[in-house]
Amino acid sequence: MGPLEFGRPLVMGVLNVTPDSFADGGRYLEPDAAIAHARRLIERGADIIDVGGESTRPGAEPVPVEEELRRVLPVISALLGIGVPVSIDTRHAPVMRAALAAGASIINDVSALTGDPESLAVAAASDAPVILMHAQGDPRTMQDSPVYTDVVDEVHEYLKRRIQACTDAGIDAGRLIVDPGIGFGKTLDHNLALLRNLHRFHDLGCPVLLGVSRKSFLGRLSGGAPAHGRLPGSLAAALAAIHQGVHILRVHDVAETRQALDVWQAIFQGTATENS
Ligand code: HH2
Repeated sequence: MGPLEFGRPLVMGVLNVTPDSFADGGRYLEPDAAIAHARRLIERGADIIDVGGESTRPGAEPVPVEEELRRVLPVISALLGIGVPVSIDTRHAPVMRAALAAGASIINDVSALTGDPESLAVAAASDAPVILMHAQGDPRTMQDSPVYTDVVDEVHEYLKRRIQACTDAGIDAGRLIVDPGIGFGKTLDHNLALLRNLHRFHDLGCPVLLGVSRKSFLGRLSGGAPAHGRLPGSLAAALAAIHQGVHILRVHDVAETRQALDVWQAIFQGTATENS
């Protein structure tokens, strides 16, 4: 795959092939349902499809690698040639390796290649873009009592160190994408501080990706709205991010996000294309 083009903000559509993801668990566990949803996401404007076979929501139990492979591989194979790049959302090197062989062309790792001792080598042996996300702790316990002295400084410093570890392992910095990891070992205040300071991550020299879609902090800001009722909050947070130069948004609601981005772009970048 060639490098991603960032002429406009990109929308990454979420495809969770899991029974238990917080927003869409169980809906796309069967390969046919997953493939049909991927096609829908592309029709609605997704630039990338992110396929995951393990929920990393707070409290989630790890999934055996064999099961993760059984979930994601048929879907990734079926998406070959679908017209947009497919990323593999995993913390496990064998899943990265097999997914890349099956046609995935981007690695998305919520552990920033720390979850498996082999991951750096798998990424180095490929030419895939790599998304490095910050998380404090493990999904099982990460929301118990996350603590930071200065969350923005610490997440920034962590990502800087992970970029260094990647380049030391032979991964070209031009392939790296960073993500502050909203909701991964963060309180509401930590998430809001990061969202106010996304612009500070640009000095890392990599595109910035953000995942806020339907996350629980939005429920806490909206009187306890359930996951499927958090679209308005998701869009508000997405636009705040785009306004600070974030390059990629990871979302469940692709068409709605695309529309919000098109309006934002028409206002701020004068790139209106009329669809009557
Ligand atoms: N969030 C989730 C999963 N993967 N990857 C990146 N880079 N950034 C994120 O913010 C991110 C991510 C969690 O969302 P979801 O996949 O919808 O839920 P679950 O972990 O329950 O499958």
